[in-house]
Amino acid sequence: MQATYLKDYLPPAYRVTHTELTFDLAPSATRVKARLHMERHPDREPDDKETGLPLELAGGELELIRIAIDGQTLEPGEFEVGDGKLTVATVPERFLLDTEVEIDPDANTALEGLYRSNGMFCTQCEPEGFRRITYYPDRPDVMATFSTTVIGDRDSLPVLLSNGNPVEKGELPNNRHFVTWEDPHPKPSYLFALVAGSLEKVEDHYTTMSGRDVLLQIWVEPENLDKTEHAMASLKRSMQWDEETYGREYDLDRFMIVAVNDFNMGAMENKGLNIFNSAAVLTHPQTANDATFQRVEGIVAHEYFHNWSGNRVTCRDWFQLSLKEGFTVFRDQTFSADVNSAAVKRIEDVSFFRTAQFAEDAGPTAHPVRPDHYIEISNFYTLTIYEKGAELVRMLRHLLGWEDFRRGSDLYFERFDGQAVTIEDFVACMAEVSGLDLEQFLRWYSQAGTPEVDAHGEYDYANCEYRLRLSQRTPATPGQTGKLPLHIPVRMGLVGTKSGHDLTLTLDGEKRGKDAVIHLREAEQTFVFTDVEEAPVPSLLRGFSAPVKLRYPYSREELAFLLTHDSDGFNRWDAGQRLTMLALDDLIAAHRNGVEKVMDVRLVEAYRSLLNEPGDDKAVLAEMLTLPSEAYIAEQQPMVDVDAIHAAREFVRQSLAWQLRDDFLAIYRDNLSDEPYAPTPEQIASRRLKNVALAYLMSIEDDEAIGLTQQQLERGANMTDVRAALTLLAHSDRTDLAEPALKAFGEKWAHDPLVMDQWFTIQVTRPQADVLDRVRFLMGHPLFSMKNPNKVRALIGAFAQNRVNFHRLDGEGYKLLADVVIELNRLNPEIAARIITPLTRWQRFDEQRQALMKAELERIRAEKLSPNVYEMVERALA
Ligand code: DPP
Ligand code: ZN
Repeated sequence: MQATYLKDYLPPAYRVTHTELTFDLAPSATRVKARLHMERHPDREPDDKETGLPLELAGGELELIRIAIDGQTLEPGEFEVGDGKLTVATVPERFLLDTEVEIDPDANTALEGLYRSNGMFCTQCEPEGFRRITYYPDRPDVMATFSTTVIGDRDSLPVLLSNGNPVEKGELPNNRHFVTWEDPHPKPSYLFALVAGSLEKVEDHYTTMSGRDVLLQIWVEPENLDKTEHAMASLKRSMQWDEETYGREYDLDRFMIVAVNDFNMGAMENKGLNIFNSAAVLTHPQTANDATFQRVEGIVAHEYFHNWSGNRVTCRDWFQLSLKEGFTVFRDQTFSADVNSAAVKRIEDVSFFRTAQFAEDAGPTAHPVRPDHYIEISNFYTLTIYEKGAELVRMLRHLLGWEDFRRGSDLYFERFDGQAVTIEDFVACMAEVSGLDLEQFLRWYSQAGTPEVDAHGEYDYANCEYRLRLSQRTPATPGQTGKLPLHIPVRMGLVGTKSGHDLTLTLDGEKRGKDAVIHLREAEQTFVFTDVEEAPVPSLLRGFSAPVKLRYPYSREELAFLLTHDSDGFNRWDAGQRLTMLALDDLIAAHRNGVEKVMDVRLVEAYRSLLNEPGDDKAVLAEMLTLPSEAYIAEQQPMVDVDAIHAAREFVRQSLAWQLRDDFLAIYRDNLSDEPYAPTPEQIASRRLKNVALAYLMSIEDDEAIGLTQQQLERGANMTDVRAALTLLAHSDRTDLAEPALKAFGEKWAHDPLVMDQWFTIQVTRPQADVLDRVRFLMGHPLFSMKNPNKVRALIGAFAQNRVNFHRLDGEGYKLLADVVIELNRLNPEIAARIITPLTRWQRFDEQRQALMKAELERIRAEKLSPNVYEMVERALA
């Protein structure tokens, strides 16, 4: 299978100035007529003046009915179809191309292009789905205005939607009707959308900063009408935030969101018609927990923000994907931080990043934020492109300061409005407004792997100097060996050990305040701070100012000191994580060596002081009390020992629970509330804290803890509390309690697919050894379907995160996943290539598990593979 290379980029031979589409919808035989107004690209000269440049259009799974140029039907022989494209050898400089194709939405299980979900027609065109709708130059640097007519059955498809504004509608013979939509903003094909079905809407309005009225609609299936309130409120908040923060205003008369049950991704930013996975938009206090409410808010914002960072200014080619995704993730992260607890948002984002993106960057599928080649671009919707890309934008924001960063963003939107551009274009705007040299910074985009920064500090009492030596090194990644030093902004402070306060930082004779950013650019660099009055403990990489692994030989006493004295909330949390990790390391070693585990009293005391002086930020406290996940712990180990990690973490959990039982109980009781549910930061923090405390108490499984958990479940106040309690029961050894609770919940919610997803997940994340049989059993459940990505993720994806059970020594967990990959490879290659990820990480395990995992990868390799799965397997086994 062929790779595409960034270095081969050429502008398209022909561009489209206007696209007219007519869809005659039928479940298995939809007709699509396209009229493309085309012209040769001014930058593309034909090699041969006689024959000109051939016209090549992408297309797959299409049955061509007719093709004409300037009204003249082409005969077989005048064009060629094959290998995913249609070629016409000779065309005029400027022409009208008419095509008619037939497609089969019902046979489309890949969920790319036009397909049906619960009887509803919908589309997903990013990145290359539009070519499954019609023949087209399906690449982001071809931007056209669109006019789309949708024809459908009046009874079964009363609602017909596309991008832009509706301009005409009417009745047709045979009980059919049509609506024509016009989108005046030039857009690439990946932003095209169509929805048709029996849907109902919730409406609202927003007045933009220049006083224009925008109609807001959320379209759902009738039973979900009561689950749209939070998404609508989030949308309005996002619109206002983007005006206030970036000066960006919405640009059409209406903005629509549609909820779809079968969807590969979270959501899609199609111009004026965002399509959402129902899991990323629907909420109700009784069916969605706090985390889902927050996730919905973030995704609604993300898709809305794309209207500027993505749609008005888009990507020249898919190598630039992070141009829109990194920037937009950064925007949605900042939005969520502004409307919720900023410290907790950062803690959550960073703990996820250091677990999952670090693992990606250290594995066989590691790639730069701007990759230089791919086989299947769908495989590159990754944590590196999205989350690491966002960290790079955040670093730019730190390097420039907010005001210059905002000026750079204004310049970018103004200069490139209506264009398809590159990451260099974006960074160049930032350099231009600030005068900063960002040449070295650009290496972050082309160099894969997580830089490791080693820090050593020395206090010179005689001269009152503190010398900080920093060195950096980026390990080799597949295809990239010699790595160059990066420009790393390290935000830091020096905390005085006597005073407990941040000391003034004086560097090269210049006073830099108590919190400063130092720039590490060399492989090794020493920073000498003068006039340091007392011996300090360094607080480094505050707020996680760069996506690196920072090592500093902190003692446990120093960490305990930072845990209470660091002025940076994020680093206080991080000191707690490091302290816990040191204790866990000892316990993991003890487990492996078969010696008795002894709990580190310093950790118990640190937790005790957290519980006794809780401060006023409950949200941060809840994070501080949360142990690092098994996946995060695994990331820190040279070789992953799943059982030792599980045992060590359980030991810490139970030891803390035994020794601090009354404190946890008090926290639990203090946070009980009868207030009606609201997804406010205060309520969310309080519920989180309460449920963290309950989880500690339940780790001992005594009668009181069980009683409280059962009461919480029975009270049924909201899904946050219900799900927390049900999970604790289902994950306990008390099968006699777990089974009836799961059964009752399953019966109560059988009608609600999103709640049943949670029910599947709770069961397959149990630590008990019977889980594999349960997964198999649940795969036969009438509500499970391999064709629904949410179900696959809830059952199979969640099971693969159940570390002790997925990594069973008999290899049955791996085998089950491989079987699923093989089946999905046929049905939905995009999901198959995502779900396979845990198998590709075999290098991190012991020899026995490595062999088992590789054997399953080999078994998959022997199949006839989609490009998606092929690329993943080849990289994993390379
Ligand atoms: N472009 C989409 C998004 O990230 C793809 N899921 O919002
Ligand atoms: Zn996005």
